[in-house]
Amino acid sequence: MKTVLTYGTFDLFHIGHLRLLERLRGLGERLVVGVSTDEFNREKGKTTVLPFSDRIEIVRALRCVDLAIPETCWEQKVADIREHGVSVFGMGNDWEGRFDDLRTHCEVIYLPRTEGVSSTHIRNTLKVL
Ligand code: C2G
Repeated sequence: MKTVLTYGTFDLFHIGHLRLLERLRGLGERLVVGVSTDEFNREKGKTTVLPFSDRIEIVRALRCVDLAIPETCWEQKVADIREHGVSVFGMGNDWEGRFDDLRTHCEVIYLPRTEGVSSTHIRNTLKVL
């Protein structure tokens, strides 16, 4: 069974996240998604509106997602690739090149981001309402 793997924060889940996950799911028979914990987001320097428990529950509920796991550090990707028998690792192309070192373990692809939408933009828009 061809398994695809990706990671993300998925705060204020939006159409850009959904389109990426659905495209990645279409590349195989199973999609595993690592959702960044609140602690890891602090390490990434990323603030979020929704707590990890909400963000992973939302991702877990998606029809295109077969398994959602916590992402607790940068270094877990190789172990996850091995544990889940991953054939393809995919991210949006704002990460272009960042994970090419994983090519020794599986195919690595970067898909075009959905322009005009981001969690930051949503958060800033809400602030002015
Ligand atoms: N994305 C997208 N289009 C957008 C916004 C995001 O395709 N308009 C993609 C990103 O490229 C990423 C995924 O959706 O592949 C999740 O985005 P974030 O939640 O912002 O994830 P990030 O904080 O970049 O965390 O180890 C990897 C990191 O955990 C990725």
